[in-house]
Amino acid sequence: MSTVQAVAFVVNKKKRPRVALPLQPFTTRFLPYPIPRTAMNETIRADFPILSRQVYGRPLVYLDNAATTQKPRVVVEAITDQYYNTNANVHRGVHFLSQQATELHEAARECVRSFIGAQQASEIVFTRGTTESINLLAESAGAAFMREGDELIISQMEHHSNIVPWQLLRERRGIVIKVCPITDDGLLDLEALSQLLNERTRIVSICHVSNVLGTVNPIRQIADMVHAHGALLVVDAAQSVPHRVVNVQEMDCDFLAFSGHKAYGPTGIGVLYGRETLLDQMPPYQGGGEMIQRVTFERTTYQQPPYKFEAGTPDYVGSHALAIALDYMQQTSLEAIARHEHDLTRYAIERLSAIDGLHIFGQAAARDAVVSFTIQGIHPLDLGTLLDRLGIAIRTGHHCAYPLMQRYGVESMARASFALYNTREEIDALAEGIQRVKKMF
Ligand code: C6P
Repeated sequence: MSTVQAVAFVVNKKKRPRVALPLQPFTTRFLPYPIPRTAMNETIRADFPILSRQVYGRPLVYLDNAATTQKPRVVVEAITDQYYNTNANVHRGVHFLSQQATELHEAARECVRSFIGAQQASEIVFTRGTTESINLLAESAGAAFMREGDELIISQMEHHSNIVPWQLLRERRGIVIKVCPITDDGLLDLEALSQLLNERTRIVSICHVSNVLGTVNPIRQIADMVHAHGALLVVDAAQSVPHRVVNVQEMDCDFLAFSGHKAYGPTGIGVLYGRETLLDQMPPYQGGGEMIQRVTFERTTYQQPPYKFEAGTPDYVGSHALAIALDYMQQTSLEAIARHEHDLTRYAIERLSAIDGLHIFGQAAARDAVVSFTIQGIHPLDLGTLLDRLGIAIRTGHHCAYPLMQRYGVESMARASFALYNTREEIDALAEGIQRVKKMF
């Protein structure tokens, strides 16, 4: 049992046995009590109370997981528990509660470090989510590593969060943004990427998994190409961390961003990983409390990373709940989650592609739990609205990826996206629901 577990026991679980602390260095074993799991099974759905609710008198079929996942009971309870028992501002108090809240917050950082295989906990910056992580980078890495005329490469399959912050940097600094095209099948065109890379390239920022196509980009291969040109690689891992093992050292990326709420954690908390040597060179993103060493009216000196980038009171309840969520995933087994979701994705593609007039976007062999499609003669918005009446939640629209919509010549798409608790029966419900909607048209 880790110190964090021990803290959780002692502080929060009066009913549970008290244990002495500290016992050993922080580990990812973070839950106040173990949840035995061997494989994906029915009991998993019972961990998610919302899944048993009804929508318009029908059982909820929640297939909008790429937008946000539902939360297991342990995560919701961890939030309540902390407000009931361990609430105090972190890093600021000598008093008991503040010390314990700080310990949980820093243990959460260690949990994230271990989850993504970073070398040091100081390489983990807590943010509000992927969007803020990339904005932080554009502001701070932009200031440290980019000058007018320097080049940055993104791809045609990026989410707006990995486009607009760099455009804002372009307005501030006069950098040049180049866009790597994708193939019709939805693969990153690596040949084109190698041609775009040159001695002016400073940063390449690419998603690990596309939120529209499900394509899994070969990050290690891209890292080798990018580093051969002396540039830095940023990975938007919003859609990969919830679904597969992500190891920043194996990927050899320089920065990586993800959001807690897509990985069974709460909203409002996210992560920016950065190599220590790079974070050291970067200026603060925001100014305020806790990011400083000393302040006078003449001059302010800053803390070391990660605190330099965490101005103000952090979301310490969110960080703790995120750690619980990540631990939940680990205890379930990331490999089992990936296997289960790949099975669902294959099955969904099989069922949906049998529907007349339905076109699926993205044919990558390596793809994750997202299937986007259009149906001839039915607007995605109408489809989504009618499916909703059947209790089936999918996403429709541009998926915050306007340039990708343009690439495929559509205004919007429908998208079903899966999580560890989804079932083949839910995909059957989706396919049957689509057939019903088709009959109405
Ligand atoms: N995509 C979707 O339905 P935030 O909002 O900061 O948690 O995540 C932004 C983000 C960044 N990159 C990728 C690849 C994403 O998919 C997202 C969020 C959601 O596809 C909401 S638009």
